[in-house]
Amino acid sequence: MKSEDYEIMDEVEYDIAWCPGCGNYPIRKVAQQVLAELEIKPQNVVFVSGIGQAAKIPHYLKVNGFNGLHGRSLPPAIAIKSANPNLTVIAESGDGCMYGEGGNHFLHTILRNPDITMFVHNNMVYGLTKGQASPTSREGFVTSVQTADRGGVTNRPFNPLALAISMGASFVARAFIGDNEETKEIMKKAIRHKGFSLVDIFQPCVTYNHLNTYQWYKENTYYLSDDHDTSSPTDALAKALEDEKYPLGVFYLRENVSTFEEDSGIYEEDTRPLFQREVDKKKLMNLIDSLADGL
Ligand SMILES: Cc1ncc(C[n+]2csc(CCOP(=O)(O)OP(=O)(O)O)c2C)c(N)n1
Ligand code: SF4
Ligand SMILES: [Mg+2]
Repeated sequence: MKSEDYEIMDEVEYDIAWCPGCGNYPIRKVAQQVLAELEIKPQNVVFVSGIGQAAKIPHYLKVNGFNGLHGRSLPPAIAIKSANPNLTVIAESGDGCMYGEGGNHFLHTILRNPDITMFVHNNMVYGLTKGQASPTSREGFVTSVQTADRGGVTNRPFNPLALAISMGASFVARAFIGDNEETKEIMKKAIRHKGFSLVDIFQPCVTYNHLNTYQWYKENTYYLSDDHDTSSPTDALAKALEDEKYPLGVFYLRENVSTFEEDSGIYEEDTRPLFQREVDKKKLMNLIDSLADGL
């Protein structure tokens, strides 16, 4: 497979609606390379997103896509994987969408451990709605809402990695899209991992975030060393809590953890994907009636 196999822009009548220089472009490019190198055919991958600049990505790739409600990419991603486990399912959206409006889904997806991947374009701002603070905005970040006279953002930023590690997520990583090669390797590991994988990707928003620029990310990140112990939750958490400089790489990894699809028992007796099975309408009606009785 090659990157061009996932290129759709020469076949559609719309343009990419991202600003020139936006970090979303290299994320799109690297995602195409990752799929090509992992030999995942376009028809076997689904990108599921919510709303935002990052969430436009299913429109810009030649893959299956589902673009749903703001903050709601994870539930349909889990449903798609459950109905057809042969698909590679990638939930991909922005920091606001995944950690703000979608925060509750994030928590429960970690606990369920479905075999899906979550790529978060973390630009530390609400890009689409013109630059308000997001859950990951840094203290002091000034916006049209979090104004300079009140000191900009006053609360501490949400730490997705620390949260995911403390809740036992099975794969937790951070990348910076200023480094395409390393980001590609991290994304590949995440997709190969069996279970829920989080990759928080530092992505500059060149229009609305003049604090966390390409230069800022370069100066404020470093890679975890080769001897970082990814099996140790305490080591991983200590690294995730660092905020002098932000570590990049795979922080935490738990292998051989059962997945949501396995735990649900859907495939214990019948290995056919759910979408190929007949719906037992009588059973369904009984279920609906029993639920209605409980209301
Ligand atoms: C329930 C709901 N709340 C708010 C909005 C308005 N809204 C749309 S996109 C967005 C923020 C997007 O920010 P982020 O997820 O970080 O994506 P980015 O544009 O930065 O890539 C907001 C607040 C909405 N569409 N739906
Ligand atoms: S507003 Fe920011 S995140 Fe949105 S396209 Fe422009 S640079 Fe990218
Ligand atoms: Mg954002």
